[in-house]
Amino acid sequence: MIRIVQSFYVKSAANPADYPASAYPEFAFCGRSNVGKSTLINLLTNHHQLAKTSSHPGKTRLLNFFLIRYKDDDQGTEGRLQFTDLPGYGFAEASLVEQEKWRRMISHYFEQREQLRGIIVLVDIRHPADEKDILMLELLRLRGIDHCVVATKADKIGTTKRAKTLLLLAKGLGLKEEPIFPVSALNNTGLDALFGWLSQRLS
Ligand SMILES: Nc1nc2c(ncn2[C@@H]2O[C@H](COP(=O)(O)OP(=O)(O)OP(=O)(O)O)[C@@H](O)[C@H]2O)c(=O)[nH]1
Ligand SMILES: [Mg+2]
Repeated sequence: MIRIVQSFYVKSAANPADYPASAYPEFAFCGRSNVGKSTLINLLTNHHQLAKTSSHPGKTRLLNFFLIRYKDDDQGTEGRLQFTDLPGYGFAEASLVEQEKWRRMISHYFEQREQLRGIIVLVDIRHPADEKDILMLELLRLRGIDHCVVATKADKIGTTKRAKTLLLLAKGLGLKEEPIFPVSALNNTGLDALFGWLSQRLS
């Protein structure tokens, strides 16, 4: 399994022409605004100020690219990959013009980012399956883009209820083959399964 040894912010961009030119394998994080995308990137990289987090939804309005150096101790290898923090969807104040801008930004990214290896779709463990997340998952299946789901803020649900909540959420989201991993940034739990998923897509 990989572990991250170093991470850097590279740049923010809206248009494909401005994406970083590097060809390292890339994974992107998407989900509703405020679900915890930036927090998860910081947690995975163990770099608490890498991606800017906020309690105000809609903080990230561009694609933010991060370069990551990792080691795989089992395989004795090391390498580089990239994480992309995608702008969140579904915040209340977004105008129609902004929503259309978002839609174009995301579809260009999915169409044109050749080194894209997978998408991590984040959902809040406390909320029932959301229409916008269901649409995103359908889009990924349609485009044949590999993906998994991370249920964030797992600390907000008691441990006895967690398994049942996840099962209901998976059903509501219409998950088929896709795994769903509960993660808590507060307690630093659930990362191993996600690191395992990433590792499988790098070898
Ligand atoms: N309790 C708890 N809070 C969390 C967890 N993950 C994120 N949060 C909080 O949720 C809020 C939003 O987190 P962000 O990481 O900024 O969310 P985001 O998805 O990047 O939001 P946008 O950039 O607006 O799309 C912050 O106040 C975080 O501290 C978690 O696992 N547990
Ligand atoms: Mg963010």
